Amino acid sequence: VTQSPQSPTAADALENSAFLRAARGESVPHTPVWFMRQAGRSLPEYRAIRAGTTMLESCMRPDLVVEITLQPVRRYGVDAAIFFSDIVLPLKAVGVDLEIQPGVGPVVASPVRSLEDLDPVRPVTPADVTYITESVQELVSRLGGTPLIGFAGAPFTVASYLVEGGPSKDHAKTKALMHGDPKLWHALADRLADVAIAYLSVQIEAGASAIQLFDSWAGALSPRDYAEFVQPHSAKVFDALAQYGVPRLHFGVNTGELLGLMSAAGADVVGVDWRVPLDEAVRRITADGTPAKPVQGNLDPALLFAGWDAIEPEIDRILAEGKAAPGHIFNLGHGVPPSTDPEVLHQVVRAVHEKSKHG
Ligand code: 1CP
Repeated sequence: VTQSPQSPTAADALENSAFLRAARGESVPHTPVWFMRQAGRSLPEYRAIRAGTTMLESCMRPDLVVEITLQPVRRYGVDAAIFFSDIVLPLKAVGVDLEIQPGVGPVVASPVRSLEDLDPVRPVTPADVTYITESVQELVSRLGGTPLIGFAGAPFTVASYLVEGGPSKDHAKTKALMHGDPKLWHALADRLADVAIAYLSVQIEAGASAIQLFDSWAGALSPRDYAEFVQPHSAKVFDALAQYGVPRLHFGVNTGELLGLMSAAGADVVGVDWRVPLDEAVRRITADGTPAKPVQGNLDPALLFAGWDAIEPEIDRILAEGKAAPGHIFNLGHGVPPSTDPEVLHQVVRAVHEKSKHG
């Protein structure tokens, strides 16, 4: 369905979409569902269109960004699209020397070790990323009543790539810098907050209906370290975006001990991985006396390989536990694994919609 962004029908449908209603804690016709990393290698049509183009080149080509973003919407009938890009794209766009290596992830040529290394790390201006504005505008027009989620990496998770030089399991260098040179750490994280604010603002101003701040690796930190070294910088991002009035989602893996702190950073919707049941997540978010807020999650991606007889009762359980929150957006507890059978994801979407109807 192609409608102009100005069309009153599309604007109404968007405003009343199950995703945005759930994100605002309003009643919904069915529980909305989308999948983190729903675009990508699990889809044959993605592998075909990406052939011969690097990941970062693809992110800078509106024709590819639009098509790849739409592929999972078309195939699965998910309730939201997520913009096809990467958390390191805004750094690449201002000239930071990095690449995304196939099968590895982001690799940074000169890891951050000193204050001078921060010089190239600056926020994008709209002129740096005209292809982002163009892609978002085209998507909003093509998506009609389906919301587009913009996203960025949170300061800690992006800092981890800049300090480690690439993917890391223990984030040891990042923690060493944080504790060993707190002045440099806070300068880096503050700079990355500005990077996220600028990148998200471009996406929202071009028409994104919601944003998700990915702090994927924050779960590596103790609550004490998170509160001191990370929360103020993520809070800066959320505060700066409040003016736009779009729902702000926040997610990290293994963040069971951090859910209250991540919520308090300023999230409107708290993403939960599979380790903490959603009703328990609500208890943790409200433990400091703040009112409950919508949650997103949290099917274990590993179960996508377990067969329908194992998946279906998990969907029932998650939908039941999600009722503890004023809004529930169904998702996986992390991204779609590349070897996932797309038919299983389609089945999950149909089941979530069917089972949650009228209630
Ligand atoms: O060639 C390829 O297909 C490379 C694989 C790939 C893809 C499809 C990468 C490299 N990034 C992406 C796109 C992407 N990245 C999206 C849009 C797709 C969608 O969701 O439908 C999003 C939201 C991201 C965000 C992202 N990139 C995160 C946060 C989300 C998460 O999964 O936790 C992180 C941590 C990254 C870094 C990154 N980029 C790529 C990889 C393989 C990684 C992870 C590397 C690691 O394990 O550290």
